[in-house]
Formats: sequence, C-alpha cells, structure tokens
Amino acid sequence: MPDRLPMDTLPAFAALNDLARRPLDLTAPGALNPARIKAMVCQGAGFTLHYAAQRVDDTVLDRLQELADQSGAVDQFLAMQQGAIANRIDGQESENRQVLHTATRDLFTEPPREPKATAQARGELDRLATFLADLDSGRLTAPNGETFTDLVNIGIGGSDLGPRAVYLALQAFRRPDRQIHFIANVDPDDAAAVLAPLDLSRTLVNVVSKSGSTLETLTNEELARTAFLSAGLDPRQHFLAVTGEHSPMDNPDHYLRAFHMFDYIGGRYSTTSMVGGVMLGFALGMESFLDILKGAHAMDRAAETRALRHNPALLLALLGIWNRNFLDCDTVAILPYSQALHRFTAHLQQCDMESNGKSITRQGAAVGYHTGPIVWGEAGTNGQHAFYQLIHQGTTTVPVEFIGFRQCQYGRDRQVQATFSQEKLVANLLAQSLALAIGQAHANPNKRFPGNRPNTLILADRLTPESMGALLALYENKVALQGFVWNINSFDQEGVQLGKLLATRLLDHFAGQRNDPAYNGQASDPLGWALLETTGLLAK
Ligand code: G6Q
Repeated sequence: MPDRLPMDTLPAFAALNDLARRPLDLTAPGALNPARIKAMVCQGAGFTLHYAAQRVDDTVLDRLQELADQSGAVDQFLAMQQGAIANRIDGQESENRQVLHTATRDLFTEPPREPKATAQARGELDRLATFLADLDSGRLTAPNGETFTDLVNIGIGGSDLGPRAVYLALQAFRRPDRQIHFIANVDPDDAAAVLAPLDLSRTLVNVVSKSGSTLETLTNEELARTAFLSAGLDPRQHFLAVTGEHSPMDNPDHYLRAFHMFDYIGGRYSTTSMVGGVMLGFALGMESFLDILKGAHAMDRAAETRALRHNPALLLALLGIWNRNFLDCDTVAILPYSQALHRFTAHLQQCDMESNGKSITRQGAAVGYHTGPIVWGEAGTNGQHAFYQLIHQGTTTVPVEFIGFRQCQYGRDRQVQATFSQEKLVANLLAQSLALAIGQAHANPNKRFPGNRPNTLILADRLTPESMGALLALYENKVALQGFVWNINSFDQEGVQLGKLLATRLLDHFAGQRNDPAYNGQASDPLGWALLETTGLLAK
C-alpha cells in the first residue's frame, strides 16, 4: 500500500483546523446564492451531488483536496482494487487479506484491475446464469414439477443487510412470479413468522454465510430444514448455499446448488458478489443483477479520480471528514426521499460503523482524532414527522446526506391539488436542505432556526438496478476512502467478537446444565436465572 500516516501529521490537517475556527456562515444574507448552488455540483455514474449547503468554500475544498492527496487516499483505493493487502494491522495478528469486492463488478471495461479475482467473479456469475436459465426454461423445477415461486434468504449482518436493502429498493423491477423472504435474527419468531405462510413445496432456501459457522444462520438453517422435513420435503432439493471456499458449509452434497464468495470480500461489502447475486438474480433476473453491477462499476471508476470536485465518493468522504474532525459533528443522518430505500440506511449503518468505528491506526497506535460517525436515518418525508425537530432546533448539529430521485419508480403518479406526489416529495427534500442551511431569524425564540446545519443532496434520475448499484458503490467507496484518510483498517470487525465469545460461553454452560434439576427448576423465571449465572461466567 502507498504511504499511510496518521491524519493529524499531514500538513493540511493544521490548515483545516485553522479554517474550522471560522467556517462559512450559510445564514449570512446571500451566502447560499444561485451562483454558489450552480458551482457546487459534482457528477459521476449518473449521480449529482449538490454541496452548496455544506459549510465549505473554495479554500476549504482546496485544503480538503490536499488532505486527500497527502493521505494518498485515491492511490490506496487503486492499490486496494489491484489486490494490495489492505485489511491488516502492521505488526499485529490481523486478518491480513486483500480487499477485492470491486472485482465482483469489474466486468465492463478492460483491463480489470485485478484479473484473477474478476475471473473468479465471472466463473460464479456463469454458474448463476446457468442456474437461473435452468429455472426459467423449466429444466429445473420443484420436486412436484411446479416452478419455484419463493425464496427464503437465511443470513445475517453482511449476508443480509445489503442484499435485503437492494431487493426492497428494487421491488418495482421484481419478477411478478417470484418473491423473497428473509430470516436473519436467531429469535425463533423470525423463522416461525417467515416460514408459516409459505408453500414450502415451491420454495427455495438460500443459506448465505461466508464463514459457514455463524450461530444465527446455522440455527435458522436447521429450523428451516426441520420445517421442510415436517412437510415431507427433501431439503437437498430446495436448499442453496452461498459460502466461502472450504468453509464448514462448503459441501455441495447438502445443497441443490452451491455458490462461492471469496476470502477477499468482506461481508458488508459483499452485495455485488454471490451473496447478493443468487437472491437478486432469482427475484429480478440475471439482466437486472448485471445492471446493478454495471452501476457499481461505473461508480468504482469514478472513485479513481484524484480531483475531489469530480469524484462523488471522495467528495462525500472529505465533506464527512470536514464535519466530523473539524466541525466536531458526532453523527450523520442519511435520509433517502424514496420509500424504496427504507432499509438502505440500515445497510449503511453496518457498512460505515463496522468499517470505521475504530480507535487504532493501521500501525496499531491509538488514533488522535475522531473516526467514523454515528450513522442513522429514515426515509423522507416520514422522518419529517418524527425526528426532524432535533435536526432543525436541537443542541446537536446533525449533518445530513439527502438522497433523492427526479422520477418515481412505478410511473403511477397523479396530480392532487395541482401537483404530483413526486413533486411533493422532491419539494420537501429541497425545502429541508434549504431550511437546515439558512435557518430562520424570529422575534419568538421558539420559532428561531439556527441554520448552518450542513447537508448534501445526492440526486439521480430514477432508482433503477443500475443507479442502485452506483449508490451502493458510492457509499462503499466513501467509507473506504475515509478509512484511508483516517489511516485505520476499514475492513476488519474485531469489535463484534467479544460479545459473540461470551454468548458462546454462556450457551456452552446452558447446554452443559441441560440435565441439571436446578436449571430445569427455573421454568418460572429462566431469564432471571440465566442472568445470575452469567455474572459468574463473565469473570472467567
Ligand atoms: C460484515 C461482518 C458480519 C458478517 C456476519 C455474517 O462485514 O463480517 O456482519 O457478515 O457476521 O457472517 P457470515 O457471512 O460468515 O455468516
């Protein structure tokens, strides 16, 4: 990897600190003027970012460009795509892996950045295409001779959030004869509620686990297999697997079809691998899945541009760093004005917070500045009727990334009181952006809006498979580029291990006590009893 230095040792860091003492006042008369709005636009892969409502001017942008250059963020992104070991902590035991999720979509321009990984991606895509063609032609049917109509996706975390968010976003493009259902939580009610209404005889189950050892997923797979057996069905003729090569689940004998993802693809970056591919291909068709990849690839290529004013992911990353490290904002709200994106923020919470919620550098030293912010959000306009009060008048400044589209997905819109619903949606989006930035003076203090609440508009024509792919990659790349500037490892997740370990220890203990009358005597308050037991166990 190119040079990696702590951010606060870069010359631009001090300059930005200085500029942050007097950030641009968006509430000043004429500050947010038409010339500024026209100039502060960045385009790439079908998206336009409008960032006039950020507290930056050309001087700040120039220094942010220097920060990006001095950190080598884009060079590191290029090195990552070319197969550098980007997932490591120097001198410590760490995952020590390549980071090649971009190779899963590097299919549309030559040469690919890392030919071996792209060849592996093509191999899996070919196998998926054959499987889907077999389903379409009727060569492969349910054992009763009927077509498969439903697919239950079992997976959690990265094997659930991104693919689920994308599926929900693209319902308008779903094949009408096929539906997807999701089981993620180990809460038995999740599986029970999903499985109960289904005609299992026409249902596929896609078990997705890179490690092939995740407690929730293996448990839910067993619950699903039991449901099939109880219905007199052979799970082997219904169950698919997506897993890492040589994982405990990598056993084609247990599955109707098995697909691979590879070590160099992190869970939260895996939507464009077979992790998303099998389910999305079934629901949307192969062409639409390829369109998702095409959009993601276009955004990956755009992320290779060094000039942040022309690189949407880099711009979003550096504006985020300006707000986080220099204007001291702890959080960012991502607010899509699109009902279809209602689970997208949940995916971004993982993508961002699991990647950049880190406190040590890639050299293993404590970082001397803030890293990833708290990410949250909800679809607009619903959120306006919920938490926008705090965003406008609360004591915490919440920078916002708004996502919006000029056209709706279904094209079924009509005028009510002289405007279309899509116009109402977009008008609200623009109004919120302006209100947050410029605020409002008022004689009544309760009606004052302080303004200077920074926000960016991320706009595209319409939410389609291609623009969805581009949006997904925009955020994946934003997160990776921020991690490069912060000099942290955005690709591991040690912070989720401790809780997992303790839960496993507890479960082993409970299993060991299964035949102990003291354990079975606690039926009236098993949870309270377990909590008491836990205290002793955790000390070990
Ligand atoms: C993502 C994380 C994590 C992972 C899940 C599921 O980057 O690694 O969320 O995706 O824990 O893991 P498996 O796919 O191995 O079951």
